[in-house]
Amino acid sequence: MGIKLHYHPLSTYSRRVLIAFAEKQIPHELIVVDMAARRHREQPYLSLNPYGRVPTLEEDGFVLFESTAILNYLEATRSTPPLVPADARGRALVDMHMKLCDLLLTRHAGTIVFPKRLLPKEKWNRAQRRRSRSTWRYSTSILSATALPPDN
Ligand SMILES: N[C@@H](CCC(=O)N[C@@H](CS)C(=O)NCC(=O)O)C(=O)O
Repeated sequence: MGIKLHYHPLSTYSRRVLIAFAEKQIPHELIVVDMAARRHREQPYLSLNPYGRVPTLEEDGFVLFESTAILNYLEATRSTPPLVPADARGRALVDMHMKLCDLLLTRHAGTIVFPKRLLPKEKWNRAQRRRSRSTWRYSTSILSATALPPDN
């Protein structure tokens, strides 16, 4: 049956998984969830992912959501080429960065990017975008300062 990914092209969480597919050359079928039409918040999608978010992966009846869980699953089931270091410390640093990106960055990325792509300028919340930009700069400076060493 193979892998299916329910996703949206603008979703950064979905893109993480697409990058893993490309790097590992994993054959897959893509199913676009029409988020503009709110299909992610309706049946039948909700019976696949009750949180109503993308991406969701399906393989032979196994259903998985949360992009980092999906990436870990792909790494565990298709280990070549590896996308994370083999040693415990290297892996722990990857986990730390993924967690920090999820907690600190992605919401602000949405605040900055989505209005620009989807809304006319007069509807942008400029104060909110300014706050997000400043949090983004602060967080990325910390993330760069704690970047993985090149041999990892
Ligand atoms: N923690 C989730 C976040 C997924 C997520 O928030 N996806 C966004 C698109 S980038 C979404 O589906 N938003 C729709 C909504 O929350 O209504 C993951 O890592 O997969």
